[in-house]
Parts: sequence; structure tokens; C-alpha cells
Amino acid sequence: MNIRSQLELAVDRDELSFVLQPKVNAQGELIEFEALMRWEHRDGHVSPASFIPMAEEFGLVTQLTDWLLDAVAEFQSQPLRPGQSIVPVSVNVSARDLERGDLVERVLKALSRHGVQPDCLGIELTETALLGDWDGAMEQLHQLRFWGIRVSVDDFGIGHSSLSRMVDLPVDCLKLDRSFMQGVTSDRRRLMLVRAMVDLCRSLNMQVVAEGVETEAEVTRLSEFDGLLFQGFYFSQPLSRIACRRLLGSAA
Ligand code: G
Ligand code: G
Ligand code: NA
Ligand code: MN
Repeated sequence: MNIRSQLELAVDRDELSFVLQPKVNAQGELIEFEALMRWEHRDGHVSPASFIPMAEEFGLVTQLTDWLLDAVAEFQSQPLRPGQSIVPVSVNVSARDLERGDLVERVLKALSRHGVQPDCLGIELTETALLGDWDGAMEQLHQLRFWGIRVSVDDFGIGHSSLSRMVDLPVDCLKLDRSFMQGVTSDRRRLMLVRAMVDLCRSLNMQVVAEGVETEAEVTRLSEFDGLLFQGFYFSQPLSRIACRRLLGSAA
């Protein structure tokens, strides 16, 4: 069977799952999770770095997004203890999800199916996902935020969006691409670049996440920026659902 047919069948065959990577503050406290899709194919594991672009090409990616939105909403509908506050989970959406124009309905449908509040869910999109119909994308982002769904820009700073456009974006959070974190301990210019982006975000009332933080030295250097959040292997690898439940259980 070709890869396209295998991808088409992945949902029905129950081959998809997701892991969650923590976003933490400078004290290491859990603030949010990012959901990352996994495909356990019968011949082994396939990375989303390869199957997501294929799904986009085959017109299947919106199906995968819908599957993940539903799975995450289901996860969020089951707190460990009644009344326990829920840590938000963000789902990556692709350019195709925005192009279709019905992302807001699809997110709201997943939430209502599982009786989950909008602030339990976020979406992440890359700058590249915004390259198509800008006005259409803006409208959908505004709507998502109107409903209380958090919007983050992923891999910020390596796409081709102009800075002036990025300043107009209706988003809650910018995630600084991990390439910026390389060198913050050895190259003062790198650190100053991160400082400038953090300052810009703060003055625009946006949250900022430093992606791909891998060493204690990086964290120490970056901790001088108040309010900066971190996501990276230094704090945690992406975790299975069970490992997340354990983590949430041990949190206050
Ligand atoms: O988790 P990992 O590092 O293997 O992810 C590789 C790439 O695939 C990353 O760029 C990540 O954003 C992307 N990715 C992971 N899960 C999803 C998903 O559910 N939807 C989309 N559109 N991209 C994803
Ligand atoms: O494109 P996106 O930012 O969604 O990519 C997420 C991917 O980045 C995940 O697959 C995750 O495994 C990977 N990732 C997360 N933290 C780190 C890190 O500290 N270093 C590196 N190299 N990759 C990371
Ligand atoms: Na992402
Ligand atoms: Mn990223």
C-alpha cells in the first residue's frame, strides 16, 4: 500500500497518538503544554516532520488536525481531581487549516463535544501558515481569541513575514525559534537579539516562549528576561499522556 493510503487509514486504524511537551516559567513551574502528533505505523514510528508535509500535499492534514483537536479536548475533559485547574494544551495547525476558513467552528466543535472550556485549548501556527490569505487568517485568529482560545506563533523569526505585519498579528504569544537560543551563552549579539524580541513582545502585551532550550547555561542567561517562558529538552522532553498525568498529580 502506498504512503497516501496508509495515512488515510491511520485514524481508523488507531495509529495516531500525541505527546505533550511542557512550557515552564523560569522557576520551572508548568504553565502549558504543546501537543505533538505521533504516528505508530505498523512498520515503525514515522516523524511528523515527514508525515505532516505529506498530509498537507495529499489534502489530509485537516483530518489529522481534527483528530488531534478531538483527542486533546477529550484529554482535557478528564482532570485528575474534580475542580483541578486545567493546564492549557496547544495544537499545531497548518496553512491548510486556515485556508479552509472553518477552523474556528472545528475548534469549538471539539470543545463542545467534550464539554471543555475554550481556555483549555490553544493553537500554534507558523509564520508560513499565514502567507496565503492574510485577511482571512486574521479574521479567524480574531475569532479564536474572541472565544478565549489562545493563539501562538511558532518558530517565530525564521519565516518571511515582515516585522510590520507581525506587529499587527492578533496573537497571545510568540515562540522564538530555537535557532535563536543557540549561541546566547557565547555570542552577545544573539542575546541582545532575544532581548529585543522579548522587549517588543512585552510592549505589545504578548507572552514570549524561548523554544529549544537545552542547557542550564542557556536558562541562566535567559532568566534575566522577566516573564520569559521556556520549552525545551533542558526542562522536559515531550511526555506521554500517562507521564503528564503523573506530573499533574505531583503539581500543587
Ligand atoms: O515533535 P517533533 O519534533 O517530531 O515535530 C516535528 C515537526 O512536526 C515540528 O515542526 C512540529 O511542529 C510538527 N508537528 C508535530 N505535531 C504536529 C501536528 O499535530 N500538526 C502539525 N501541523 N504539525 C505538527
Ligand atoms: O516546530 P515545533 O516548534 O512545533 O517543533 C517542536 C519539535 O521540537 C518537537 O518535535 C520537539 O521534539 C522538538 N524540540 C523540543 N524541545 C527541543 C530542544 O530543546 N531541542 C531540540 N533540538 N528540539 C526540541
Ligand atoms: Na509547534
Ligand atoms: Mn517551534
